[in-house]
Amino acid sequence: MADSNVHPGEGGLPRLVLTSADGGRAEVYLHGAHVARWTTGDGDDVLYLSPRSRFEAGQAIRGGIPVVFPQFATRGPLPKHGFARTAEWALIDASSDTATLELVDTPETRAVWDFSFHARLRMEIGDGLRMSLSIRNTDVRPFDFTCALHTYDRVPDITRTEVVGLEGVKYIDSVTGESHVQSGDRLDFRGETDRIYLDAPEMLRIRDLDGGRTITIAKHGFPDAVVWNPWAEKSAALDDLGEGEHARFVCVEAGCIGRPVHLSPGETWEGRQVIRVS
Ligand code: TA6
Repeated sequence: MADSNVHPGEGGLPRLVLTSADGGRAEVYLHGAHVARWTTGDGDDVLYLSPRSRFEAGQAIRGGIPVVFPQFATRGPLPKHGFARTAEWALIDASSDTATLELVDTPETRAVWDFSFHARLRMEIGDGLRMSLSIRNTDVRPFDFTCALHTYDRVPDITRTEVVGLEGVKYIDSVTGESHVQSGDRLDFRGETDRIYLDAPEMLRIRDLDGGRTITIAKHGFPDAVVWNPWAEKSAALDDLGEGEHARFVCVEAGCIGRPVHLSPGETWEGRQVIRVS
């Protein structure tokens, strides 16, 4: 029975712990289907999780991998980043190193987005963290949505970090609202960065310039990629983040944002992401 692996985690929220044969470990909250921590077999704590994160109903966990659905950011009439990250998902299947969680429409979701849907998030740890998000239209009408896996990657120092693989890709700068094309293959960080890269390559890398690790993100079915760091002022202003915390992470998010996904009744969309560390 999958539920027997679920125990209270931080804030008493139901949490599932996955373990892999090589000693890896992940903590998954049913609240938001949220991978809050993932540590590799080598002991690398790959995801950033804010020490000030809230773990409570109605609040998104700050860090790990929030699931953004059915609306990315404020690009529509719904609450920011939709409702999936604050909804209670059901665990429908689990083994020691895999889990599948499901969210279906409820009176609460229908009050903000009046469609019937089945969302599933499958995850597996081993030589990497594999995730696949699927959305099925169980309504009698078509619907459109945007989504993302809003991954917070832990870095030793954001000023000594670069994201590689975006050369020549068009992006929307969410800070200024302007569109640009990425020049050069290396994106480094000197201030607030909040960009939606449209039709980004399937493989992106986050490199530690001081010779530490490289995080590789491979995405399939998610055409876009968001790169976000709030920098000092905005980090300090967020009460679940705090002063100086921006230095410890960069978000690289696999997403479907530029062109919303259109699903007819009975259709299913799927996007996958694999994160590895070397
Ligand atoms: O994905 C980037 C972004 O949309 C940023 O604009 C920033 O607001 C971030 O998400 C976090 O949003 P949150 O609602 O979790 O504070």
